[in-house]
Amino acid sequence: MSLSDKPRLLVAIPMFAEVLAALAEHFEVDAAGEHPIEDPAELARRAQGCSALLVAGMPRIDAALLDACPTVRAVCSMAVGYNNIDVPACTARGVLVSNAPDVLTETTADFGFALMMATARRIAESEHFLRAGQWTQWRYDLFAGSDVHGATLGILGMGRIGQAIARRGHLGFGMPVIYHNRSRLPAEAEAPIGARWVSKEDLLREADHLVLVVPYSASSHHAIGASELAQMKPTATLTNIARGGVVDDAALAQALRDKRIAAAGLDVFEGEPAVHPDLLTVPNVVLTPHIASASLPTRRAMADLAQRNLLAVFGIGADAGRPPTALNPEVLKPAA
Ligand code: 8YV
Repeated sequence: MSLSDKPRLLVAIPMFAEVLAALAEHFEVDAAGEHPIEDPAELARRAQGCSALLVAGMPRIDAALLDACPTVRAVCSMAVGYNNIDVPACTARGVLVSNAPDVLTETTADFGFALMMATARRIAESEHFLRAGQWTQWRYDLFAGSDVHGATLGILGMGRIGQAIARRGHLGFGMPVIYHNRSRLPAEAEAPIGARWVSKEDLLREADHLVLVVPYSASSHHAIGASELAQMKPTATLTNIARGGVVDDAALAQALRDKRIAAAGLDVFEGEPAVHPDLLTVPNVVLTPHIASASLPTRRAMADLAQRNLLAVFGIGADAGRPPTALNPEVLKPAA
């Protein structure tokens, strides 16, 4: 039995202390602390009797959890990607789901561009070499990579983050930009970022630096596997800031080992935080722990947006009754 009249909220991920303090004014908060609650049994136990869950790109929120915790009315995420949440299952049970778009677009695009540049210019590989005390002489080809300026930038997925990366490449680095997406942008959106829609085959064949920003779904699972990697230029780089599972990591490790492409930059992994062991042993890959949105101001903005949505669902604050970035706002509409 609850000791207060406030609705119970499970914050299933590590969270800013200030945000937890603000939430505690309106909710009886159970906070994950240092570690996200990922184990389904523990999640179901901790979510018992809760009215809302605050999550990110994890943990998994599925029908089984919702059925085990029928008091849950809202699942608010501080991530833009929501492939960990079964939205139709939530909608069917009248559970509001929100994500956190827009606030992370520019930060994530900065990181995608940085990871692509680090990959092309072999920054991580050369730093390891230097730290290992192996730098004893100059050579004309010492960690010679490929140019970014003027090279063809390929983008798979052309949502907000893809467009922000295209803008950087086009305006800052004079890159011809090609992209593939299910839906083509209107001409007035393509022109200022110099972007040209191409087929997926042409994207793979023509890109010097291919950046993946497509949301993860059944249709984007292993969008890049052995046969796609085989179509890329041997000098090309591949950067994945989308989701693990968009790339077949085992096939990528093999392609990198065989130098079928020059290098890769990966911020996301199948089964993360585990990383395919073969990726850890190939030198021509830059590996980062899913930090593309991780500037402190942006992470705070993401948390604040999740909080706004949460308060709105419970009728609190300026957005009362209208969570600003709801994915299924129809669940809040009164029945006709
Ligand atoms: C999160 C992300 O850090 O927003 C997203 O979709 O991938 C990142 O910004 C990640 O989801 C945390 O789980």
